[in-house]
Amino acid sequence: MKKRITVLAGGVGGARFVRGLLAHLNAASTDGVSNNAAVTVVANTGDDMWLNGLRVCPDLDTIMYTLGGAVDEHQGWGRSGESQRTSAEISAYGRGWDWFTLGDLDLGTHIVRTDMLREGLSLTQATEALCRRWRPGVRLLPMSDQSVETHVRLSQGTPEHSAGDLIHFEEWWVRYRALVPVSEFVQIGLEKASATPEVLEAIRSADVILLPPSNPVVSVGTIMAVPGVRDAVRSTAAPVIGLSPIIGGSAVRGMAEQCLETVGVEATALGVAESYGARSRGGVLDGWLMDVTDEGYLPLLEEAGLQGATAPLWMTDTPTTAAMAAAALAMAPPTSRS
Ligand code: FO1
Repeated sequence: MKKRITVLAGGVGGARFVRGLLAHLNAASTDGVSNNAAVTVVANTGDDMWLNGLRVCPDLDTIMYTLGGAVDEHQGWGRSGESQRTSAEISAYGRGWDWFTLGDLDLGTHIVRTDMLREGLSLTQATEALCRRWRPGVRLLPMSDQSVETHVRLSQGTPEHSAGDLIHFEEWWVRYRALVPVSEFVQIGLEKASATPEVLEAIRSADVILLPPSNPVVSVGTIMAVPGVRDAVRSTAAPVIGLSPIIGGSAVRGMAEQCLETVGVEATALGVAESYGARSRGGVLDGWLMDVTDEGYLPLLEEAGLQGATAPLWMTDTPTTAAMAAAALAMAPPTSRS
């Protein structure tokens, strides 16, 4: 029976982690291709937007390109060998976001996805179709087929916006580099959205669930906020193992500290673990893997009802990330099924 692993992931950090997970599983198998494990990735779609009439899904595409071998390694997102001729034309017309570049190759993905959505396919179906080309080696699922877009409420004005304005997360993240203080995150559409049946089944039937070192607020947090997901995670028979996105008080990637500060969570490996909470105490976690520099928190994790362990968590290269994935899987006690 294949070991079923379900990962709830955001963009760059999540994609890199899954690449390491697959490397570990492939190395662990005899013929180089993991025929003893099946990985499903549930991706955050809170960063999605309509731009130039196209549906853009940053985290789905980052995971698809990274695992499909087409990502721009230096950026961590977008396509390698990219060009920007079309986006320059769009900017020349004064349309769109000139601070958010849609490359020519990347536009091909958004055009094909939007074409499928307009034909009536769901985002789940469109994603499956796109993955038939990229063959990422995992089943890639959007967290919901309904639109749930993360917006931020500015607590300080900018030359373009006033304090109190709600702007799209990507404008805050890319245009303002998360340097403008915000008072809250608002997931627009959340109350009307629901997790897809595929997502709920992937959580229910998993042998292990992994929370990679993605942004715990706007990536994993957004996935958990989709109606149905948190309850499914809390009630699955699979052990839930998380990896800290914070090492020694600083984020592995991106500007997670600003997000944690906004929601009042201490930007430490312990603070994030406590914000997820132990499943035995109403939370969603069973185990928490921290970087070796944070081993001082191990006794406090125990007090919080969590099984703790440490491993090097800087995703510097694939072998390191593969070792992280192996350490996380090693924390998961075998379920009755596996
Ligand atoms: N990030 C940037 O910093 N600048 C960009 O111009 C940019 C464009 C872009 C276009 C498509 C896409 O899928 C992602 C893009 N990103 C860009 C990255 C994006 O902000 C992040 O991948 C996620 O939103 C956070 O994980």
